Parts: sequence; C-alpha cells; structure tokens
Amino acid sequence: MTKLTEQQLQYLKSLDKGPFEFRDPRVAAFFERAADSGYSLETNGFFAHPGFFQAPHRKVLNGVDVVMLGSPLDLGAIGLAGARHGPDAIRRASRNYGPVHEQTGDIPFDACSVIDWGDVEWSATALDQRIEDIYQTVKEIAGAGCATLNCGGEHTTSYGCLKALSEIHDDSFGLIHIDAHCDTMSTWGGDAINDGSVFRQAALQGFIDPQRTVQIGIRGRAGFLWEFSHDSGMTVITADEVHEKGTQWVSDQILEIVGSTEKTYFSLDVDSLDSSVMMGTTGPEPFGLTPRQVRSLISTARHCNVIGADMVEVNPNRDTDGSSAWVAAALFFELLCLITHCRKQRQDTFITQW
Ligand SMILES: [Mn+2]
Repeated sequence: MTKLTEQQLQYLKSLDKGPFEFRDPRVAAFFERAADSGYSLETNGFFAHPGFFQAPHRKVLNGVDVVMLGSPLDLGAIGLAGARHGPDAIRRASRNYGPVHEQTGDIPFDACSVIDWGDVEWSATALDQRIEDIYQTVKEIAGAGCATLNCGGEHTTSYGCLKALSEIHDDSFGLIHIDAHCDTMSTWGGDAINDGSVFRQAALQGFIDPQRTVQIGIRGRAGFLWEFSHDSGMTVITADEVHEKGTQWVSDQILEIVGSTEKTYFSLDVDSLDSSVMMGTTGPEPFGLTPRQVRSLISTARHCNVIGADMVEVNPNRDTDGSSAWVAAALFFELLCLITHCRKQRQDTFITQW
C-alpha cells in the first residue's frame, strides 16, 4: 500500500468543482438560464415549482408548446379505486427525474416551452361529466396549439383527451398503445366508456384509426374480451411476443403500422409493466414488460409524429412502498422527452421560462 503523493492529491483537488458546475456546455447553459427563475437541483428547489419535473405551474397558454396535466379520475375503473391519486404521486416522484435525458442528452425544457397546467377541475361527480371536463380542458389547451401530455387517472381519461385532440386536429390518429389489456371490450356495469372499453369507443367515434393502431404487452385472463381489436384491424402484440421476438421486432412493427408522418397518439397504461415492478396499479398483471422494454418502445416513437400522449392507471392505494410511482415517473419523463422531441422536429418552438 502506498499513500497518494501530494502531487496526486493536488491533481484530484483540481477536479473538485462546485456542486452545480457542469462540463457539458448545454447543461451548464441550461442551469444558468433556468436557475435565475428558480429551477434548481438543490433540495429546496424541488418545492419551489410543484409541477411535474419542476415545470412551471400555470394556466397561461401563450408561447407554450407542451402542456402536462393531471386527470385525477378513477370512476371508470372496473377494479380498485385510487387512480385519482396518481397525478399527485407522480408529481412528487417526478422531482427526482430530469432535466436531462440519460440516453439522448435531450433537455425537454430547452427543446420546448413546457408547463404543468395542474389537474382537470371537476364540475360534477358523475363519470360522463368528468370525461366532458377532461374534453373541455384538453380542447382549450389543444385549441391554443399546444401538444398535451396527460397523467391519469385511469384509462377512461384517454377518451376525453382523444376526443378533444381529434376535434382540434380534425383527424383520426394512429395509436401506440402499451397495456396488459386491449381496452376494447363492450359496456361494463352500465358505463359505455370505461377503462376497459376506451379504445373501442375511441374507434367507434373516429378518434383513432384501427388500421394504424398497435397494442403492445397484451396478456392476462381477458383475451376473449378483445375480439373488437382483432375484428377492426388493430394489431395486437402480446407480452410473450415482446419477450420472444425482442423490442427491435416490435419497433419495426410500430413504424410499419403507425408510420412517421401521420399524426399519432401514445398511450401508456402502467399495468403493461410486470406486477413485480408495478403493483401500484388498478389491475396488476404478472408476466409483463420490463421498464427497459417500455422505455425502448417510447424511444422508437421518436420516429413517429406524436401529437399527444398519456400515462394512466398508477394507483397509489396499491403502491405500498412508492416504488410504482417511482418507476412510472421515470417513464413519464421519457414521454415528456418524446413529445418535446416530436414537436421540435416539426415546428418552431419556444424554450421553457419559469
Ligand atoms: Mn388500460
């Protein structure tokens, strides 16, 4: 054993920079710019901006590219209640993620002007009225020209988003849908639109094009419920196929079915993940996808024209140690990077101001 020489110690000391001095000029410039308005990696900074990933929390849409919002709804869930607490749990966990994407180096707040709108405000307790509230909120946001990233709530929330976006864009979208379930069953318990029927209803209304719809991660005890997916021309890729054929094969399928130019919606149900990493969801399913596989599929969608996205079904009532919200927040950051990337590829964008 030899002690380090004085020279070696001097060298190490020369590397010992301050806590927020970064070598990457893009990262350094971002923090320099954002810190003036309060964005910070310091612990106290996490609480200065309560939005997802410390995004500015406001409802002003002028000069904004991408709007994140929460839809704290669980009235349309067939199973356990509790997904209404999803946005709150994701916001808290999200403070540990960002602002730089690990693989691409993207800084979504530099790519686009991003805000957290807050949660949809309910005008009534009835499910159909709450879907209407989501629809009206997203219509206002999309009508101002912004892309939306919705945090559920359960999967019924996607219906309000798709309805508004389809109307504003005057289009039927392709759909990249990652889920344990196709969510194309018929009416259940009286509510035509619920978290197990949302994509049958979205197709029946023309919000999505079944021919440009790919559903990935499908498994469980409910295959007999998804006849509408097969009959209408949706492509159903099971979780077994993802594991057996690999994410590269799935990515090729996505690009072939959805394409790179036509408008596409991305919907991530966290129960697509295996229940070993995602018990904190309304309907946990074993034999599922890994977080790495889902991240890879989100990455593939960078080649598509994604104009809106959501992540649904985080249910903190089942998330006894918070680990599900932790994983979900990481994937929500992937979706934020996806949306901002797709936006910047196709039009002039602003930068985020706090
Ligand atoms: Mn679902």
